[in-house]
Amino acid sequence: MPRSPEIRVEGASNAAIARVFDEMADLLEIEDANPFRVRAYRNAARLIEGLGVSLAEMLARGEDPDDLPGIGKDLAAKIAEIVRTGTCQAHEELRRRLPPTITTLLRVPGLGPRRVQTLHRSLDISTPAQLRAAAEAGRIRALPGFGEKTEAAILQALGAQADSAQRFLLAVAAQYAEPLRAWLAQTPGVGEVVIAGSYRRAQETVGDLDVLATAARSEAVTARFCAYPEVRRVLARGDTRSTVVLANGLQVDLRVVPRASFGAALYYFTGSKAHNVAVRRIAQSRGLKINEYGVYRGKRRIAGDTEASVFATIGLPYIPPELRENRGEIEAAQAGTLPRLLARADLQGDLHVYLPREQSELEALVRAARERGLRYLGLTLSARGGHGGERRDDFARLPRRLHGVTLLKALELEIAEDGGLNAPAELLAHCDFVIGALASATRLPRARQTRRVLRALEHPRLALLAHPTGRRPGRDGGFELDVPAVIRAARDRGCLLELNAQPERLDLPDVYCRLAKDEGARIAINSAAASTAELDYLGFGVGQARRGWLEAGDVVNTRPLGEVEGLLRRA
Ligand code: DGT
Ligand code: CA
Ligand code: CA
Repeated sequence: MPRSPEIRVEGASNAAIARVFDEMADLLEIEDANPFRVRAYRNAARLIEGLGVSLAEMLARGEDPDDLPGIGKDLAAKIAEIVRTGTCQAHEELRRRLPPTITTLLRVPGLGPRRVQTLHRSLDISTPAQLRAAAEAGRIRALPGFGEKTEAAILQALGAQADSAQRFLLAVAAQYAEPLRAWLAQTPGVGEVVIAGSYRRAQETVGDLDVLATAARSEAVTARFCAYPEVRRVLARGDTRSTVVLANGLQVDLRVVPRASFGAALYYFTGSKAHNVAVRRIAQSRGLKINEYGVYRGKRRIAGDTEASVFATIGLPYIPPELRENRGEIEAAQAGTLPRLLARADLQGDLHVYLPREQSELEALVRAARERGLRYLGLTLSARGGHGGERRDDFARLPRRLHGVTLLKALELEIAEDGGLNAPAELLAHCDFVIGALASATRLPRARQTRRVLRALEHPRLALLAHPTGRRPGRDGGFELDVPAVIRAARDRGCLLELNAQPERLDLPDVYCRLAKDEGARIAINSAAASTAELDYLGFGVGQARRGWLEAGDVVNTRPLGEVEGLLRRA
């Protein structure tokens, strides 16, 4: 196989480059950046759209876009980067800083970046569903620069797209679920309050929330539920069952059951439906009936106060919620081979956390990591798109230890289209290990994409393959890629596979976690945090890992530093 990078001139079209600059201008404007910077990108986008010649071809001929009016050195470098990689680092960074959904608001007729900024800052709106909910609640009209007419126009623009089939990212649902749970737990006379359903199973997206509460009498719980300040509409209000829609469009079901039925109800409403059906079939074969109130033999109730008691009636040990998908967990329970699932407390480090720009931010990040039980961090400098060099000194000067945490220097490189890793030598010399990411040319056909990644895995310094499938929950199926082949190659080459815990990634997906485990490949659960708060994403990564049947032994960052360092060297 030839080792030299192929040179292709298929680069980005002028329109694609203009789109990147336009979006950067939008995002910068939402961030309230210097108006001159915003205008520079905006003007460049207009200029490029109207340009008679292809920038990619210009570059291939060795001409410099710098010579064009209105294009300075900085923009010229970004053009070259976009032509080469399909994106640019500055663009990616902007997208990391703002909620991933916010750009969809810019597509709502009548909303420009300034209005989006106002919506985001004043009402924390970052999705069309939140926007619709706020408009319906009459909260938009009072904002500066809006008014009743604008609010009505927004509703009209959104009205057609009213999609009840919308699903919410688990992390988004969690932002609403936890305060609601706390609110209900304050009801006088309430016992347990648990969120069941797909949320409890840590599914990456949830359709609605299923809240289960115990109380001798349901009235007070139901009343408090319907009076929750975030409730936009009450769809149903019954004795044991109510349904509301929250301001962000998330639907919530409430069931209130007597304390004695808690286990049976929790079991029933945790699902999944496929799992419940399979278990009920076993129960039937034993002459038992399972419903949300208990397990019955004839008229006699024989179990139901705990979930374990339900499982016990059909001779099974407790099966953790994340496994309840009827993907073999019942058979494993019968055979006594259920995994001992990994827990968040098992994680001792995080190998992919972005290196902050300021010393004070670094200190805060490291302290926060320490408070979360982490003993080592892979502080990552991204050299994607030829960047990172300007931070060489920061990187080189990182102390080995800070506040009781060992700092490893991770260099993140873009995997080129030919599978090569282009590493600036001065950064490579300073780093402890290399993370490879596939961030550009993400739409290659399957055979080429697979060849690209397999080739990258041969690079002796590539220690960790970031977000291996490119899949985005609820949005994007990911790269056209032979993932099983990549998993096996990673195992053979001693390269770690990342489970990127960013809620909009959760990549590796659960089924591939399980395949990686079965194939003997090693996984690292990383937050890929770009801020201190994002360290908490690790919990979502652990949820996904549990859905993938992973045990502590399958995940490298449950191990002490010494062992991990050995693995990073691809021994
Ligand atoms: P979601 O909301 O689409 O993310 O998924 P789930 O699993 O939360 O589904 P949901 O909210 O429709 O129902 C919650 C649980 O209630 C479900 O996981 C199992 C139980 N359940 C719902 N409908 C049925 C049913 O027809 N049969 C059985 N056995 N269980 C059901
Ligand atoms: Ca649900
Ligand atoms: Ca439901």
